[in-house]
Amino acid sequence: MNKIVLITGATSGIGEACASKFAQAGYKLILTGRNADKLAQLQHVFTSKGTSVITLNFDVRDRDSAKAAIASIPDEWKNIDILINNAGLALGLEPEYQGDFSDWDTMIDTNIKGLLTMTRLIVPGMVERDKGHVINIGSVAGEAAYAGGNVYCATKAAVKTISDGLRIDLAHTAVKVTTVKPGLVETNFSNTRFHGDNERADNVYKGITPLTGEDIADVALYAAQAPAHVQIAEILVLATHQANGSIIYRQK
Ligand code: NDP
Ligand code: 8X3
Repeated sequence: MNKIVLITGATSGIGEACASKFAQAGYKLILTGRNADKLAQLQHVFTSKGTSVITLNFDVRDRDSAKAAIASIPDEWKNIDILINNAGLALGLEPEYQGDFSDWDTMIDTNIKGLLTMTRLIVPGMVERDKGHVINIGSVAGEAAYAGGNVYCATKAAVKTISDGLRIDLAHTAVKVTTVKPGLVETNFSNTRFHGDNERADNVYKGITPLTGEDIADVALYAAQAPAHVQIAEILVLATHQANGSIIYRQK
């Protein structure tokens, strides 16, 4: 029987690329996100290629909506094999002492609390079945703070710690936990970070070949397809010419 993967933030970037890779690998898809039109478009595209898809339209920050969405999953889709906690964002690059309160709340509510909500709703079923895999999308930003990264970096450090805690709490089960920590990936990430200033977003990827969503999806699929006795705990994936969150060699 085909395995089922649930992907949060499947409407763009890394999440959308994961949907494609996992579909190609024969998984059934539960695609979640806020953008109903994009979810419908993805459902049409994947279904036309023979992949079974259901979509759940909710904001991971809204716990009641998340609960209702997960409760609405049809019985034959309830045994989720893989949860990819991908929905997330950075907002702003201001020094911490000049940061925007609302941006901070959005990052914390999405990247930390949203991820925790999804974990709390889906992992109990995995424990019951003694089977499953949680793949959390962390970041190189969680390894060490970089200039202006402050709160975003803290949320991604939290993703690492929350994943480590979950792995400890699941050690008596066969449920695996992986943190994938990407470096520079060219997606809609920087457009969101700079509140739609696309020129500033483009500059983030100047002089270096960035990673793509597909590169990260390959890594997630690799972790998902490891043998039963192998748990890929963490993978840090950087662009070539990127040494960490701060040191990036750019060709002129
Ligand atoms: P994108 O902006 O392309 O995609 C982000 C996805 O998250 C979108 O589908 C977006 O949906 C969704 N999302 C954001 N907020 C919410 C919410 N409240 N509820 C539901 N969905 C939400 O960026 P990426 O693909 O790059 O980002 C995916 C993940 O990868 C994030 O967690 C990010 O922190 C992480 N990451 C990204 C890196 C990069 O360089 N790009 C590097 C390291 C980690 P919507 O369109 O509705 O906003
Ligand atoms: C995204 C990567 O380095 O822009 O998490 O923070 S970075």
